[in-house]
Amino acid sequence: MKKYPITLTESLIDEFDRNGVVVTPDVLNRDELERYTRAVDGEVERRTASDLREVADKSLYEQSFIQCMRLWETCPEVLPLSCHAGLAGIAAQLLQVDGVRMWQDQALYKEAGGRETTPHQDQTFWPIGEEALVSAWIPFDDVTVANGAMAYVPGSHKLGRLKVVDITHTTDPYDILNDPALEGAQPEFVEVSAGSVVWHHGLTIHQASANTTEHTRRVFTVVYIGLDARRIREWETYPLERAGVKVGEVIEGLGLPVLWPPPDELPVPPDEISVEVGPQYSS
Ligand SMILES: O=C(O)CCC(=O)C(=O)O
Repeated sequence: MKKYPITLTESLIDEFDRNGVVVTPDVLNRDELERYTRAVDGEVERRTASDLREVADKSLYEQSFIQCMRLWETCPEVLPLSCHAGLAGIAAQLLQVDGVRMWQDQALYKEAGGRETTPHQDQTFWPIGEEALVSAWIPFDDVTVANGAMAYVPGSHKLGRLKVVDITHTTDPYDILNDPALEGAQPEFVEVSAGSVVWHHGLTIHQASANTTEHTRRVFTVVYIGLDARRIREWETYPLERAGVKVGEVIEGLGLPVLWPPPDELPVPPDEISVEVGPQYSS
């Protein structure tokens, strides 16, 4: 078994199992943080250069954040962050699986004046059932309730898949915080410093506060899925269609690299990326 670059304590793994969310402090050092912030900033700027709208002129969804997906595929400087062995090793330990692959990476930049992120569960967006899935939420800025901290309902991942909250297409999405299964449980905010990483299970209900400051809240996320995860149904999903994964098959193939155990060399991105992969993608 390969040695983890960052080994978690049993108690942190238990906390994740219990609450569906944990913080790992000081994962990225100052040099890494500076380098990756510069790289992601540059790629977000490049992809959004032609979008001159003010926040107020955007759709409700876009007012929550600028979303740029699959940066590892178009920006070689971001690739080592998306494929970071330390992060992937943490993901495998938290999910208590032998290995993980990347499901997706993305920048989520909440602009000054950006609205809250609507409460939701990630996993209900995809045809992947209740497979082991975890997100690394990697802030490039210190994050407080004032600029867009995340809040999580502890233990809500144990409730399984609740109703999908369609945050992208509707202006009146399902109010998941009033789902009877929660029995009144409410989200708890987590404020963190840049360099730390917040991990949430794919079924943990979460939201983020509005950004009431004058600066963009810059966050990058990498989502990891266990190596045995299978597609459970039809439901067009870009990474699965591109990799040709059919219902019932293991999720693997083009654009879905194994990150733990770490490959000997960094994965090579696919040649083609669809212009459909993120509202802000342009190239
Ligand atoms: O950063 C945000 O505002 C929301 C992030 C989120 O929903 C996620 O990482 O799953």
